[in-house]
Amino acid sequence: MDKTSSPAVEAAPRQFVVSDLADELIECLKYRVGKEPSVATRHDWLSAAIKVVRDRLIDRWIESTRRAYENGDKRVYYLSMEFLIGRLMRDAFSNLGMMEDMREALAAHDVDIDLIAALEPDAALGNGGLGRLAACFMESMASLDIPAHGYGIRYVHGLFRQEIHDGYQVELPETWLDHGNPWEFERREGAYEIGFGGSVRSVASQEGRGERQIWKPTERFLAVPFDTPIAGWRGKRVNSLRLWSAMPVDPILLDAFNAGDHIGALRESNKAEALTRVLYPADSHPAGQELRLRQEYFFSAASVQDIVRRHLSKYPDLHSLPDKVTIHLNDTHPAIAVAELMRLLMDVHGHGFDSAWAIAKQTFAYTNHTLLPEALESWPVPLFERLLPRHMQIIYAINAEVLLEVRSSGRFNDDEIREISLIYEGGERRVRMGNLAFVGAFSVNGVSALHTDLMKQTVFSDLHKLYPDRINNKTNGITQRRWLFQCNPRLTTLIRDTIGDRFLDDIEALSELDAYAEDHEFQQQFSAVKRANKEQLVKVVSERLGVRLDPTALFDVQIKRIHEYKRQLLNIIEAVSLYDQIRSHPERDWLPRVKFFAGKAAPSYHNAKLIIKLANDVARVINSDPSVRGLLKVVFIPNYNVSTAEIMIPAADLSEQISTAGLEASGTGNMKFALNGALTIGTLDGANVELREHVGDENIVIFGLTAQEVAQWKAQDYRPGEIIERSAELKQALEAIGTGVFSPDDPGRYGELISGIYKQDTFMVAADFDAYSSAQRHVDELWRTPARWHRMAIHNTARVGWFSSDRTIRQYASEIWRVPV
Ligand code: 26W
Repeated sequence: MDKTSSPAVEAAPRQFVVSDLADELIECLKYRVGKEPSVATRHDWLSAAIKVVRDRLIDRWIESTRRAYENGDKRVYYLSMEFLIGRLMRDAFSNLGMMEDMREALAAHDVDIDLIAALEPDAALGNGGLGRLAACFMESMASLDIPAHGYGIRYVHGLFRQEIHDGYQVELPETWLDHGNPWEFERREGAYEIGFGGSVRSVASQEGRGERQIWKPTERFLAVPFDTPIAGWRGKRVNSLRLWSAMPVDPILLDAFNAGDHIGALRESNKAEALTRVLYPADSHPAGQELRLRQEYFFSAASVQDIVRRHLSKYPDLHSLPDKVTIHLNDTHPAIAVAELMRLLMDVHGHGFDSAWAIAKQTFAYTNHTLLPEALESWPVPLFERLLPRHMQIIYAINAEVLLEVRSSGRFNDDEIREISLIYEGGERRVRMGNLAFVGAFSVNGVSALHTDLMKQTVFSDLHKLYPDRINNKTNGITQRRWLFQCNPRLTTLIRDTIGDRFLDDIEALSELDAYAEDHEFQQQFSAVKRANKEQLVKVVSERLGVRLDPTALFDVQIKRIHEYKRQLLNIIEAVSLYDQIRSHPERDWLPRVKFFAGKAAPSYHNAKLIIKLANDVARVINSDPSVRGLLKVVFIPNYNVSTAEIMIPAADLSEQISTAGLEASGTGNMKFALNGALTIGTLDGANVELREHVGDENIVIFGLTAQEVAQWKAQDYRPGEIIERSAELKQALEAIGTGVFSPDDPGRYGELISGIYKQDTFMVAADFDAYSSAQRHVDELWRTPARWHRMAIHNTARVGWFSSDRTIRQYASEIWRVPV
């Protein structure tokens, strides 16, 4: 989606001579893109603009790397299967303070910076929260001058593009590399070999100390690094995001080629290419496929080899690794790195098991991002053994070590020991990646206070009893550079004009806005900003969907992955119920509201996809019913991504954070909305709990069961059918949906979805419905008094500076990584 507004903030005083920049653009266009201005396309200009800013980063990049090397600074390596970056150009311009200069330099050639910025494809190398958090962290680590490297996979196809056909989600391949990627540097010389399969042989070790294992893989690939510079605020430091791409060791099998098998000769090439071609599009159900495990090992092994090589380029051996390095595991996806480091220590660098284990345990830290049982990764032992025979041996050895310690402590019964084991034994034997990460790490953190408590009580309760100091909390955060300064220039300008510039470097200074919450003039300005942002969204919706919206209506927004636990269904049912009420009580003074939805469903997640169809069906019926008199509209915006979020969040009045309590680990959308002056309607789940503490109970609308109550209800005999019988509104809405009021072409379409609520209602939609519906009517009342609403919204913006990822990263740095900030 396009953005056409000028930036509000520059990271530094203007430092470039515009005419020099303009000349440089031409040089670059000519000699690096290979085009004359007269024939250059917009994409060519985009490429040239990116290359010019990239050049500006390089000196700082080299300098940042050299400084870390010479000082022997401890480094952080952030291993993540996903980096959901979005666009990078504005980030770089704005962090380097050259946005305005660039705008003018491009304008000198009749090129509109906003038009070319909109052509930059989103780097969508992630599914949702976990990937976006990794991107915010990369930016904050650079801003806080922490020597950090991100490691991940250079997927050729990021998260699929979503189209809505006849209300249904259709997945299309995403091709972000189509026009090349001007940001990246390919470094063929830095490639590593990665093996799979084969067998393990014992040989007498040269040191004469017992045996050494040698793994002879049957398949080999090259992992080639592609580096992207990540600039911190005010260009303080530039860190690298290193993404690995698979290539064949032998691009052509000469024997096959010479024998005339020209297609077979390319076999290796195709196999390699397949390895890093696509991002798995599921964010809750492990794919369970061999290719996924291969991807995990491929990037973890390449990263660990790279880390070890860098360490040994300065230090004599690996004993000092834990002093100089922390390898951070973003969820369990890279947990195999623990076994890979052990393998390198023992099989390549001659350490015995004890020495290797002592080093590994002090080197890794692990963040858990979900407690959903179906999202906890485990791999069948036979698959593991076939692909990674040496790692399987190492995992058994680690397991033996841990279980021995457990038994000898005498504090655990057999059930508890079974829970601690790295190997699940009930039924098909599986390797539990969470347990591997837990025992292999010196720190295990959750992502909100509630989630961390639940981790201790549930999935990791026995491991927590064994290592009671290991679990700690680091509540998530978001980078204000992207999620306020860049996406909401109007609000940023207003804040600067009101409290000055201190908040640009210290976001908690936003609290000075609290003093203006009751100020009539400031309220007017604040609401004018919101209004302008809403008009921008109205325009986008009209262009893209042909739906006309009223910018004075309350904009109620739920945007995130579509998942049953996130309860978009609760929101849709409430829309249906509101629709009924508006029609049956036309005499009441309803205030216009637009309910926005956006989000992707995993392609194999049947119910999530059906919920998308339902949102679209409900939208069609409500939006075209004249008796609603425009008081309610429902809009589903296709292809939700980072760039769409950047347009929708600044335009939101109400943020929907309504997951079943206990199931959302943290949420980060909640923080982005509050920072941009939306009120939250939410459950006491994830970081909402802390959001309430920061903004104040009176500035947030909380409803529904607590995590504890959810657990109690489930433990008892939860009967959703009885609750539905007692709630006339809910019953009517469910019946309407279930009997085909919104799907006359196929009345049975939602029969099972609705009967699921009557029967088990796994996500407690029925139990929370009445509370949610009353909370929404309370929101209506608040909206009725603009001065009160503005005051609450201003308090939200003023009080959520704490949710900056700078704060989160400072906590990681001092409490986990032990690097200076
Ligand atoms: C193996 C399949 C799979 C893939 C991804 C399982 C689970 C995941 C992620 C852990 C899902 C995820 O993105 N979790 C989200 O992480 C955010 C950052 O910590 C939190 O804010 C969200 O609450 C959590 O759902």
